[in-house]
Amino acid sequence: MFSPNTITALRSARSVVVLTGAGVSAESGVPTFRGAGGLWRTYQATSLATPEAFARDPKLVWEFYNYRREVLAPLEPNPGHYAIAAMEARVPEFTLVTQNIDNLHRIAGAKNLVELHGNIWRVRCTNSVCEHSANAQENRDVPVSPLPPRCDACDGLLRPHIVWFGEMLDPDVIRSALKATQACDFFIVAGTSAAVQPAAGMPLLARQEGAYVLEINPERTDLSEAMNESLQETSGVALPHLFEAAFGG
Ligand code: BJW
Repeated sequence: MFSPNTITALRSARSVVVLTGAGVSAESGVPTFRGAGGLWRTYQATSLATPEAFARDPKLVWEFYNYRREVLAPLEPNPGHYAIAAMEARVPEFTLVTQNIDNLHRIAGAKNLVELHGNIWRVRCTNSVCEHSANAQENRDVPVSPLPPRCDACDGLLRPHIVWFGEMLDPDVIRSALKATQACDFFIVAGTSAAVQPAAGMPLLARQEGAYVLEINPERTDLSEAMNESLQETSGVALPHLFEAAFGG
């Protein structure tokens, strides 16, 4: 399935970074953003994931996130998530950078995990002077109610702890993702359309810095041409195969 060069490079890598997107959770039943699964009611999922949508209609945006919570709550990691967690245990330095907010990597056992776009099971206060604005809190309610939810401390509006379009990523989070990307010698990008910055730039940065870069995606993307290897396969099939070929036995 993979070229011998890929297996050799992974086996000898000291430092590995894996960047994942929605496609890695597709085989668990999580809809992707772009393509057939990207609609909720009549809205494009990406059009509700904006600060403008929340300012206009916080209840509607929360209804969207309640729907997402209902979909995600019963779902479990798939063999792709588990293969990544298994790889972490076999590589001296390993960083998993995910754009996913679904928590499935953590459930699968990921330890050194960078969540670029936040986590759906956390909320924070929109009142910038409130103690709960900087410190997101866990909230596992399904559904969150009443809507829109209010902060216990200051009665401000609560929002999902998620990075929406046009919002800055947490500087510490992006710093650790970029540091790992620049330092790694093997980089895997799996299940992302690579349409959203800054995540989309990371595989190219890794390549520029001399890492071997492997893409796993059933479709070709704008990145495919620039990869050392681009495998058109689902991550639930390809990642366990990759683990077995490099570390199995
Ligand atoms: C499978 C599979 C299987 C299917 N196995 N694979 C530079 C240039 C131009 C614009 C910008 C720029 N820098 C920043 C921007 C603006 C913007 C941006 O990138 N826009 C682009 C659309 C051009 N970026 C931002 O706003 C970011 N903020 C930022 O950079 O701040 C500074 C700044 C702001 C403004 C201007 C300049 C600088 C924040 C981005 C936040 C993204 N948030 C979202 C929503 C999260 C909320 C939620 O979930 O509710 O995050 S958007 C959405 O897209 C979500 C995802 O994490 C993200 C990426 O999507 P992903 O994961 O790639 O999913 P899909 O659906 O696109 O692709 C799935 C893939 O899986 C497909 O390829 C399938 O083929 C594949 N697949 N089955 C493997 N079984």
